[in-house]
Amino acid sequence: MDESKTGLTQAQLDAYWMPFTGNRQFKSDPRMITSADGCYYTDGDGRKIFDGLSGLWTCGFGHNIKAINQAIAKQSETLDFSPTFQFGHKGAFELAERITQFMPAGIDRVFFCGSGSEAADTALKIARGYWRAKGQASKTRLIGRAKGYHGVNFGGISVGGIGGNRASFGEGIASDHLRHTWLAENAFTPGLPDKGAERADDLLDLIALHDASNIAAVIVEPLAGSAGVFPPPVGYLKRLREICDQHDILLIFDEVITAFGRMGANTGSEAFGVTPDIINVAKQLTNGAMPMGAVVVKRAIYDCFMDTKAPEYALEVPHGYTYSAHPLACAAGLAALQILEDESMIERVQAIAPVFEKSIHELGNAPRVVDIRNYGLAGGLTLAPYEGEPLRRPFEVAMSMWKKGFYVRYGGDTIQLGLPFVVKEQEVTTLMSALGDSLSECA
Ligand code: PXG
Ligand code: PLP
Repeated sequence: MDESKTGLTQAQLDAYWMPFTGNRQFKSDPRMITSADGCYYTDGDGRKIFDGLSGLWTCGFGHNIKAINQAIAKQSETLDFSPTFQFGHKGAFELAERITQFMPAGIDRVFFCGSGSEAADTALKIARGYWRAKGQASKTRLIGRAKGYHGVNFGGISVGGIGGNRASFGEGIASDHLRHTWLAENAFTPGLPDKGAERADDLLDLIALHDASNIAAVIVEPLAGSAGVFPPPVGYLKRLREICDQHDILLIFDEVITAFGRMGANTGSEAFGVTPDIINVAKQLTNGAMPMGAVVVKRAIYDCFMDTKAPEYALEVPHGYTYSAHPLACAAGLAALQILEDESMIERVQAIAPVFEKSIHELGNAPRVVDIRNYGLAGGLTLAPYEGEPLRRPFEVAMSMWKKGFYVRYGGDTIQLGLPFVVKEQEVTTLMSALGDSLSECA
């Protein structure tokens, strides 16, 4: 390895076990990021790289946002850390209330954690604890969906529906899966696909199998992100909501990617007009500047935990993380939500989304593209596989894009785009034109 290129010794390069990375490939040809500003990174060679995924769906406002950085710096001078078990700091309460202003009415009690994965496991535990607190302790089974992503902890991979993320880890939590919502006849549909609402009726089959008296909750992403951007079929989420209501099953929306603007709305719930019982958020909550997640629940769920005969000093729920409501993350969250509002970020997404939609669908004739999907500022392309190697082509396309100065996400047989909310029209078209070239090169 050329140390001058990475600035690392071989020992340093070897010591770091990188997450969700082909470590051997990376370490043979490192792609180093040294700084970022606005919609661009600078890499180890000093090149400017356009950020086509807003970090990891985190940095919709772009990078190095002064007001967020300053809020973190200021907080670090007064309270760097505070225990949040049995003691409180002001920022946690302020941010909790602030978050509720972006949530659907009635979803207004906030449990903090450190990431989307922690949010998933927290929500699943709250769902089970809720039914137990209500005296319906048999309601424990959890239902996810094929192609779902709910992070990497044991609860999350159990309800998760991306096979590769589970294959290595053995038994998880008892759970079942609805079928995914992708249908061949919807290929290349801009926005929400028309067909597939009836796939929500898969839940009826699982109710017939287990009985609703044994089912705690259904968890879905309103728009499935990580699997390759799958917007919900028209009517699908509404149907899920109806079935959950009829059978007393909690509905959890994992909005780790969809909350706080990416859908051109405060939440996916608002964008798609369906209100769940629990909403998980992370990522855009701090614009990625500090790790933070949160589980936002209907007031009735919180009240049910509080309605206990146990002594007042007793814990209502034995759950929480050392870093739940970390003061620096709270400061970052408050600053980020202020910017979301003050700089009309949601309106900006609404304004640029049609440009994005038109532009991404112009790739429909590019070689090996078998589907294109989009909503808000999220987009996914499915690529025809090499014989026996479904993961290779997206990897090659992403590497070709990196060489051209664009960072895009590849995962499974898809390429994913999550453009910054502040992207300019010309940057959208330049990116798509480069992607068209890369697709041709990798055909
Ligand atoms: N739920 C959803 C819906 C997510 O998208 C998580 C939970 C887990 O969050 P943490 O913070 O534990 O990673 C996520 C995260 C991608 C990509 O490129 C997506 C995620 C993470 C990294 C990459 O699609 N989603
Ligand atoms: N493992 C050990 C040994 C711990 O002491 C703790 C926290 O005190 C944890 C795990 C959990 O860490 P966290 O709260 O950051 O999830």
